[in-house]
This record gives sequence, C-alpha cells and structure tokens, in this order.
Amino acid sequence: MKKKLLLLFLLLLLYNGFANNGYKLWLQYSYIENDSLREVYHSHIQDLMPLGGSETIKAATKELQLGLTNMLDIPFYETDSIKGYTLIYGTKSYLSDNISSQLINEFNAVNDEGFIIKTITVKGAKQTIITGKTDVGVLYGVFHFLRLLQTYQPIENLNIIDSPKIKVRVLNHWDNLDRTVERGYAGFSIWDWHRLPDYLDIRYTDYARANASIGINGTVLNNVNANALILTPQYLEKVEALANVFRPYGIKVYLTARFSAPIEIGGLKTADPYDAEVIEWWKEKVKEIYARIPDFGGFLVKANSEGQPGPQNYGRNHVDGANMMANALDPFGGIVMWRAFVYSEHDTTDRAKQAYSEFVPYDGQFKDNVFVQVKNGAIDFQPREPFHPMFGAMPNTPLMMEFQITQEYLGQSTHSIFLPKLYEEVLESDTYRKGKGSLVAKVIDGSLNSKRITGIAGVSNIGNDLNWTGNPMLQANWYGYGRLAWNPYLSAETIADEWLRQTFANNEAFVEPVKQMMLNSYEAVVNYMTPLGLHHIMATGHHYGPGPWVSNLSRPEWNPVYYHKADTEGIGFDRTPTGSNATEQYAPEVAKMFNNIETCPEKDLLWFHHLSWNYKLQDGLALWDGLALKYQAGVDQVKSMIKTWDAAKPYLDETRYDEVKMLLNIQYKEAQWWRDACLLYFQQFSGKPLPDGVEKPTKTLEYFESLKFPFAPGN
Ligand code: BDP
Repeated sequence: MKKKLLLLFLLLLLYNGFANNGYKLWLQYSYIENDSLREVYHSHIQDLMPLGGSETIKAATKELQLGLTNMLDIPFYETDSIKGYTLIYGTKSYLSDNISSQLINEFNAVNDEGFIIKTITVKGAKQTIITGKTDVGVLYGVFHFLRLLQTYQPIENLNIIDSPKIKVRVLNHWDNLDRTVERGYAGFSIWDWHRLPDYLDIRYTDYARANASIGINGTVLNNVNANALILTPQYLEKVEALANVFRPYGIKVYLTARFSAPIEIGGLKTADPYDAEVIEWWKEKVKEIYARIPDFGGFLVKANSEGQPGPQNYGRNHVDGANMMANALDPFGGIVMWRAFVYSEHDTTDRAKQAYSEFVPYDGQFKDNVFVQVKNGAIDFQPREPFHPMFGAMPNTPLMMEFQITQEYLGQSTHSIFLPKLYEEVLESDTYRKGKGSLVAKVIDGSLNSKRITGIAGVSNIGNDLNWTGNPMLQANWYGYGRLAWNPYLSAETIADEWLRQTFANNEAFVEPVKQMMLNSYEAVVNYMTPLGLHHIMATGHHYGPGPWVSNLSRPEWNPVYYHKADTEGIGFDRTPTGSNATEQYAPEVAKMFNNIETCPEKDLLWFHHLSWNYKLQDGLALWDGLALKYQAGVDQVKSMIKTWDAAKPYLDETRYDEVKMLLNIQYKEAQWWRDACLLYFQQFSGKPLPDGVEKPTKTLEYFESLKFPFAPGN
C-alpha cells in the first residue's frame, strides 16, 4: 500500500498539471531521452561564457539556460573563464586574439547579421565559439545552435557560417486597434493596446524569442487598412513599449501610415503630398516617432487601393506619395514599404494586369529607401497563382515579396496546409528577365539587379489563441516563412523536417510520414479548392468556403464568375493574346510558355486559357473528367492525412494530437463541401456526368448556395 502511494505521488510530481497546448511553438526544448546523445552533448557543453553584457547577450544566455537545462536536465551557469568544454558566445570585438586569429576567413564571409559557430582549440582544449559582427548575429547563432540540439545533430566539430540573404524580414500584422484581426483566424490581436504601455504581456517577449529564433527582424504592428490614431502620442507610447521589448531580439517596429493622417489627426485640410504643410507634418511626425523609438523601421502604406486614401486623391501618383514619406524617414534611416496591391474600379481591364500597368512605368523613380511591396501573385493570395509579373520587371526598384501566412483563401486556421510549399514554388519560378535562371528569389534577395535594400513580408497568422496560430500545424507556416526570409533557397522539405523535430519528436518513424503529409498538403488544398488554375471562386466577404456561383457584387472583378468564366463551351480565363493578353507582362520566354497550350503548366491551365470541357489533358482525360478527378483527389489526400496523423499518435502528446485530429476531420468535411459545391455548379455548364471514381455529392447545389456565415472570423 505504501509503495503504491509513493508511486502515485511520484506520478503526480511528474505530471505538471498542464497539457502541451503548443504555446512553446518550436522552442519546446524537450528532454533528450537518448542517454548517449545527451552525454555527448553535455560533454561538449559544460559552461556558458557570454562575452559582453548587452541586453541581447543576456537574452542569449537566458535562452541557452532554458534550452540546455530542459534538454539535458542539468542546470547551466555562466562563467567568465574557460573551464573544461565551454560554450563561448559574443561579438568579434570581445574575442581574444588567439580566437579571432582562427576566424579571419569566417569573419570575411559573414554579413552584419550573420553568425559563425565553430569548434576551435584554445589553450590545448576544444571549445565551441558562437560569434558574429553584432550581438544580434550572435543571438541568431545561439538559436541555430539550440536548433542543432533540438534536431539531434552532431556538435563535436562544428564549422558553420550563415548569414541572412534578405535584409528586411518582417511580419505584417493586419491587427486593428480594437484587437480584431483582418483575416485573422487565431483569436484576437496579441497587442493588448488598452493595457499598454504599462502592462507588458509575457507573450511579447515570447513572440520576440520565436521570431529571433528564425531570423525575423521586423514587425509591422497594425493593419494595412490603417487607422491614423496609431500615429498619435497616445498610441506611440504603446508602440514604444513594444519596441523596447523587441529590441534585444533584433526586432524593429514598423507602422502602417494612413495617407490621410495629416487631415485626420493633424488638423490639416489636405494630405496632398505636394502641400508644404503636409510635407512638414510628416517630417515632424517622423521626428516625434524617432525621439521615442530611435531604431524605428519605417512605414508600410496601402494607398489608393480598395478605398484607402492615397496620392491619387490629389492628382498625384504613387511616386509622389512614397517619396514624400521616404524624405521624412531618410535622415533617420527609415524605409517606406509601398504596396503594389492595387486594382481600380475605373479600370475595366483584367484585374491581373493592373498592378503591373500602374507601377512598372515608375521604375527608377522611387527614392532609394522605398520598397515596392508586391504580393506573390497578380490577383490576391489565391491557393495557387503564377508568380507576379512585376518580379523582375522593375530592375531599378527594390521589390519586396509579400506572402500571406494567414490562410484567408486556404481554409483559414482550420485546414492543415504547409505553406512553404507555396512559397518555394513562387521563389523558384524563373522570370527570365535576365535570361534563364532569373529566379524570383534572386529578385527578392537583390542578386539579380544588385540592390542596396532587400526585403520580404509575411502577413501574420498569429493571434491570442493558446497555440498562437489557431492550429498547431500552422505554426509551421510562421516558422517556414521566417526560415525562407533568412534563406529563400531553403527547401520546403528541410523546413518541414526541422520544424517537426523541434516541435514534436525526432523519431524517424514519426518524422518521415508526417513530413510527407505536410509536403503533400499544399497540393491537396489546391486540388479540392481550385485545381488546374482556377482561382477566386470562394464565397463573398469572409472568403470561407466555395462560392463559384457569386455574380451579384457591384464590381465585376469581385465576382467569382469573372474569374472562371464557365459556360456551356468551357471554362477558364483567357489571358493570352486572344484574351486579356496579361501574359505580355511577362518576359517573352515566359509569355510564350504560358500562351502555348502545349507548354503551359497544367497547374496554371485555366488561369491562362479558356478551354472546352472536352479539351484533352496530358493524361488523355477530358477537361471535365480531369477537373472532377482533381477535386476528388484533394478529398482523398485529406483522408490520407488523417490516416498518417492517426499512425503518428504514439509519438504525440494527447492535446496536440487531439486538436489536429479534430481539425483534420473538419478539413475532410470541408474538402468534400468544396468538391461537391464546385462540381455541381460547373456541371450545369459541362452537362456531363461525374466520372468514375468521383463520389456522389452529399447535398444539392441549392443547399450549398443557401449556406450563410454571417459571423465567420477575420472579416
Ligand atoms: C485582401 C483581403 C483584404 C486586405 C487586402 C490587402 O481580402 O482584407 O485588406 O487583401 O492586401 O486579400 O490589402
């Protein structure tokens, strides 16, 4: 009896009372159960020796203590002299001559934010040194080192040099001051504006840690559909408090700037960028911001787009507007990220052509601290879009990539989709602007046209849900975006592998199948939502679920029927010279490839061509049959994701297993919904039966058309 009680007591001690709710993201630092590996690690890290006392180095020490203590289960302390096998970390300026003389080549190879991790011999004994030119570089190195441990890599003979390839690596939060999040599906905004600046939620620090661990170095705190109040002293004080939390982690704060702010909060009569008072107002405003936040990053601006004010309201153009703000920011080293997401209600040409037409003529006219921020595709974050024709077409302007991490059009936070597959596909697309090999990644990292500033933005999927992203699997998209921002040539597979090991478990029997599941998940969603190049066929407003029948919205290009153009003849948007000729915006080689039905990739077919229902696909199937089978394939893929997840259960904690399982079950239902609704709708035009292998619809078209979701999130 006594023994039993003792056992029970021990079990209670072990059980800390809280399930793994995913809050720790990929920084789990789980105890390494493998004794021999733990011993190897411990024998190579006995003491921590930080160099220099900056807040950033202190953050690195804290992280190492947390990570190592948890993984190796022994406390780690700081030392100020080398004893045994010591982990030494600090910038170049603190290194002894003995150490720095061993790192000359490495320092030549690394940029300001890069790091060096090297096993070197000091006084006859081996030591691990983590260094860089700046404290933040060192911090990135420390996080990388912890990643090596979390993914069970050898650390005995390290020789790693790594630098970010893109300079500005930011998250864009579409967060409003009332804490709602536009296109946010993970609860409310993590910024508790009401209680800032005095109440500093621990989440702010954890947010900074997570971002620094993947190299994200900036955050735009508020929605592109901006509220000018963020620029008032009342809010700037709150912004300053956040900037202070983020600074040690190398994260700069940026704000969206509402173009009409001089009127709304400045009391001026105009926001005309040529008006002397307006120019002065922005200069003073910027000065005021820098007085509070000396490392403020700059402004993100959505102007003359979807009703937002902009320079065109005053007969001026994008260059006038962007340069005015850039002039104000320039003395302080700030930048402007001017968005190219425009399509005009007065322009009746193909929406896909409008951003290019509006911006490309301005190439070379923007000040050199202005980025033009371009979405990955020419419409709007669809499940799949061919790369935006602006990439490579403005060689004299730094173009910033805008990816969406939040899944506005990809099942929101319910569907488990691994987005680095989408990002990878875009980044490795060839623009041919300087011949073969002119990849989008090279436009973004500035190597194609040698750019002084380079940047990438990801529209955040973060909210105040316990697990940050509303679905534990979607943390991988935040992680993956950050890793690609650091190195746009990393493969989605590497990212999935790293993420799984850190977030869940290192066991191969777990990692391999779940990794495949993640890698296939992107194609699955394209299949059950918008296969073969279909796009923009979701329901109105909230964009949740299918709505290919929608045709009653005031602007033609808001209606799905504008995009799929299905009729009894066929389906698809002709963007070749016989149609809108949007393809002419690409380099001739690319245009030719898309124009020719033989060479147009089948995944983009209906994006560029209007084809008969009987058109023969590569596998010999008629278009209608092929389309229907793609929808079915998407549903089947989700079914197999569920199987994989079930088989992974033994390696997973109960809470996260259950959560993802429930979400996958919803995804399965919704994949069927997409399939049935779209096929029933298109069948009215094709007039053909569903081919063998496609399951019968679960409900009628009238039923699907009648569904309403007045309170769907994110709208
Ligand atoms: C669309 C969203 C809208 C955003 C807009 C943008 O539906 O909520 O404001 O993009 O990027 O995808 O500005």
